Amino acid sequence: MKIAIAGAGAMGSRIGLMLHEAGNEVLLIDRWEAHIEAIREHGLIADFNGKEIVAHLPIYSPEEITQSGEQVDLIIALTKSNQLDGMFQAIQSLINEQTHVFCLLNGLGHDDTLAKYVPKQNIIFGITTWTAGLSGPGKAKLQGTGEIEMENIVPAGKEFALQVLAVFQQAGLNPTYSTNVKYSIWRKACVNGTLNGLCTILDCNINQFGSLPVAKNLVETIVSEFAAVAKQEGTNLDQAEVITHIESTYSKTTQGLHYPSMYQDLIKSRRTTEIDYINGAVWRKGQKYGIATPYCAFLTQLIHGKEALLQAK
Ligand code: NAD
Ligand code: AOT
Repeated sequence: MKIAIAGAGAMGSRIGLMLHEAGNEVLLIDRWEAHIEAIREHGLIADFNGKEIVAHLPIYSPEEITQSGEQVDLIIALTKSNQLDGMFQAIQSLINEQTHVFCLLNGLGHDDTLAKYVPKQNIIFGITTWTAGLSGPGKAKLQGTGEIEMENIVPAGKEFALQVLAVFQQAGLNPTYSTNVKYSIWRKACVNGTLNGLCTILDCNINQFGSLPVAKNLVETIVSEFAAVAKQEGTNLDQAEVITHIESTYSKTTQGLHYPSMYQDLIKSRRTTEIDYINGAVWRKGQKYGIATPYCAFLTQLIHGKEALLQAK
């Protein structure tokens, strides 16, 4: 399968590299000049669970891919949430009736963004427990293991989604076909809606957060706000199961030592965060449905306050 990775940062590098290693034709799209130069000169260099792998992948800026006349079967979207619309605006000439898009971003509301550029039968959504980091331009740090849940968003998209599933399976990305990806997206949003903002404000990793006496009450309250809003949108979250799932990440043998991506963005790299697509989205939707979401509102504003203090860009 010929695959473009739209947003070849940390996660785009992981997914792109693993698909390439499995024999697929993969090209990267990114706008970060130092990253583009490094990959062109040395290849994408990955520390893959302690072993160095170098993947010589073609990388284009959105302008270059547009001019190249390249066509692909699948575009995997892996920008940050607030960059998705800009990316698809920039690469829209790459999209025709045959082009499928697989969205693996964290957060809520990306279906509305993609529907502006891609026919619904060509859209696949997923969530992932894989993680990734960049140690510099062209250098990925890929530790641990993970899984992916995925599903086409309308029934007509199932046949192609199953082909993508097979390609991901062959690449060792541990995909499963979900029968309710909307549920999976809300469930993952609860993980990010608790751990990402709170670890960032409290300046700690997931294990340290989980060991706090206040953790349980904070998680229960935030999950209850997500559940109330999700219910209005037709998804009935099993709150007890979601809370157990979040608590299962606290152990040092699961994700406990991980600093959530929001922490890495804001505290480490002084970048603005995805908060408006996680707790901020629940706050906005709550206002629309007349549901109070004070913890989500408070956390969203705390993160925006921290972004301003740190002059995040
Ligand atoms: P990242 O910032 O490392 O990568 C995004 C890339 O997209 C950057 O390299 C950026 O230059 C590029 N980009 C953005 N807009 C662009 C545009 N208009 N044109 C060209 N390039 C553009 O982000 P990431 O950590 O890989 O995260 C991607 C998504 O995956 C996020 O939604 C994140 O929450 C989610 N996620 C990340 C992890 C993780 O461990 N990093 C784990 C699970 C999910
Ligand atoms: C995470 N982390 O999704 C993933 O950092 O944004 C992130 C993220 C799976 C389980 C626990 C945390």
